[in-house]
Amino acid sequence: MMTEAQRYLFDLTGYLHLEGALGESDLSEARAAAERYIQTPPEDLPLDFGSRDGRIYDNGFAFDKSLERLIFQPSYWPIVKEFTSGKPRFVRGSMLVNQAGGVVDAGSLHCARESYGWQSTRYECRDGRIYCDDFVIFTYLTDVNPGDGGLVVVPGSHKCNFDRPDAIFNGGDLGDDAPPGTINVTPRAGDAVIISELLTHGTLRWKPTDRRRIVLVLRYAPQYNGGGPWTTDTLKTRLSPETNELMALASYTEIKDVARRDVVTLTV
Ligand SMILES: O=C(O)CCC(=O)C(=O)O
Repeated sequence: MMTEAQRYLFDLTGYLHLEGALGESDLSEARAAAERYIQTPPEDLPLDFGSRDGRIYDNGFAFDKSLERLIFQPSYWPIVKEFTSGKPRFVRGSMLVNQAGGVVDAGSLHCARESYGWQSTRYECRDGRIYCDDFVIFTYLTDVNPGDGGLVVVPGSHKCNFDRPDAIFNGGDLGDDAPPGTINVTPRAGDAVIISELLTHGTLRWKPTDRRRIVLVLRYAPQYNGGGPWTTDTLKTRLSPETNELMALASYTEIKDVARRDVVTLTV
């Protein structure tokens, strides 16, 4: 179950900053694996892995078991189950890297409603529970300090009923500072930030020249949504049965075995 405070805050703002979502050993193993992925020369990477722009690392969650485990992290697994009414699907995942002194472009404000239309995505509350059919968990493997840059959100915009006027938030173009009315979220390594894709969000330029920002980007939906399949046969063979089950499309009525469990441990 989500806590009352988590439910209240997510409903109010459209995002949730979970401090200390990962334990110390989970964090250090995941961080080491992420560094290995980044350091591996492209020609030595297995099929399904690589980065076209040095920013998005394909299938980051699948590079190592310490990363794959984070799909089921106990601190946010109850939230994944609540948002999908007990019918979760892990859709796909990548690893987002802002290189130190490297690719520093900011990412403009966007959300599913603005990109795909209001019909595309639902956010509703029924029977004291939240339903959200397209959401992302950003799991932070490195620190973000105030002033560094990174994620910007427009709190409450997941429930917005009007188009965003060009006259506000600098027309959505983000540079070095969060425009008034937006919030720059600055998580520590081991924190997670959960957002509805209906939340208007973007990225400030990454300023540090001596530190990377490394974030696992985990995308979830109810099991009958999310398109795909996004896995290839080679990727499937790398993944544990629990992950393959969670990634599978399923009917409105089926209850997946993994979804019955409070704690999911990868068996291989
Ligand atoms: O850079 C970030 O933290 C946000 C990335 C983003 O906007 C996205 O994945 O849609």
